Amino acid sequence: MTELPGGPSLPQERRLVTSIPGPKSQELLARKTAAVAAGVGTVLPVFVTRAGGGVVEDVDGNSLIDFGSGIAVTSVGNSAGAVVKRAAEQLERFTHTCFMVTPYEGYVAVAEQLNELTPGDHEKRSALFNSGAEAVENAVKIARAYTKRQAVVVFDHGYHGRTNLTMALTAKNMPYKHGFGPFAPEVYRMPLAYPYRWLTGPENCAEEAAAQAIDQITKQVGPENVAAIVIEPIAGEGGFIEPARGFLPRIAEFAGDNGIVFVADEIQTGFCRTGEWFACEDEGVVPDLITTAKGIAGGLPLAAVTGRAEIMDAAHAGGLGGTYGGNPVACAAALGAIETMRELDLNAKAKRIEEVMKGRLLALQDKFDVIGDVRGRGAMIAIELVEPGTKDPNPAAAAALAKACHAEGVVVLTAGTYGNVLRFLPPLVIPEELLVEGLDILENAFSNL
Ligand code: PLZ
Repeated sequence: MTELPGGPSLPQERRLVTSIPGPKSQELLARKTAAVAAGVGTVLPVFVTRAGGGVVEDVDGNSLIDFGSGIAVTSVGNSAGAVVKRAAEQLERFTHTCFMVTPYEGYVAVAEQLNELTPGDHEKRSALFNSGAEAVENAVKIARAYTKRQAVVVFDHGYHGRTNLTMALTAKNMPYKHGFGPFAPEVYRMPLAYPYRWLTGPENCAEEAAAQAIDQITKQVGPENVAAIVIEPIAGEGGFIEPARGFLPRIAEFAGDNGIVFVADEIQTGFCRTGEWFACEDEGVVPDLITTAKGIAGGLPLAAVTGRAEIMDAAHAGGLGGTYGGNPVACAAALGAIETMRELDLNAKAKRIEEVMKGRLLALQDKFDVIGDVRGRGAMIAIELVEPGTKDPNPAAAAALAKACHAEGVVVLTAGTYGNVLRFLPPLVIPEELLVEGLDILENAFSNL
């Protein structure tokens, strides 16, 4: 059993003492059904009492291997030492003043860290918010204020949130948008360079997709009407689709040539998740604005927009804000999370996770022809499941594999436009033994499929 540096002293082991979910979780699930709105779903109804390192412990005393990190949030682990220490100190001093009323240093310190860590050495500014969706909404507001244009370009398979504007930006109808319209206007969706599913094959995917997107923007919208192009460097909810190399730089270049604000939505990919501070660094892309959330604060709600000073400063004084944006406890947690990322070199850990996972998953792909594609970077790895011998999406296999992993005490998530992707987002501090054990269980699940 490994004790984690700084983390809670939670045994780092998989331990099943009941079936999953156990009786206490089932009782709580009944209470949830009676008390919580049906629209709020739950992937795996084990009710959590403690979590840390690479495990989640439930009310029945089970300890599950965590391959989800609460959807790419607890990259530094749950209740990471530095996060708890700084947040607890802040809790004792004050919990809220509203930064727009009487400010505090923590907010400024987080903005300074963001300005330093995000790509590009130009002058930057940041603004803090509560959720990823709120950050994306504000990036669009800022881009519109700066360009005095209205249109927003997004991509197939993209996910940007559940608020009205971000539902419009999100590609997938079910479950995110269905029945919830009408959606915000002036949103245009373009093809994404999805190598595995590009009709003419992966070789020319980047060039062809970029040419199509640029042609459509030019013909259907008019570049002079476009305020922002918003794109995830790796499409997260869409199924960990890495756009074919060359696509992102080409789109960024087109944005630059046409006075369009290029916004990288790094809410899922940011903060060491892909083995770099930000995923767009992989191809040397320097976004004008970058949205962050999730991994930034070790589990406390915090989000940000960071970018070129002249763009960020274009919104009039008082034009940006919100009661809780940059809450002092969340800011303290973020400073603790960033400190942990630096101290434990979590980029290196993410790269090691990729090495271990891809090695195993590529070997599984040779054995099981239901695995169509293995992809992703760092600790953001996925497999796309297909009907053997075809590329037809196989969501039933993804669901069955997830169910089998859950029953054996491994928290995995599905994703993908077609629901046929199994994705792995372990905490970057997960002990390697647990990573390997989780993969053993996955392999068994394939054998029993
Ligand atoms: N942009 C790239 O991944 C959140 C969604 C979970 P919020 N992804 C997880 C769900 O089903 O609601 C996300 C993202 C990217 C924006 C968001 C939105 O971030 O903090 O959930 O608002």
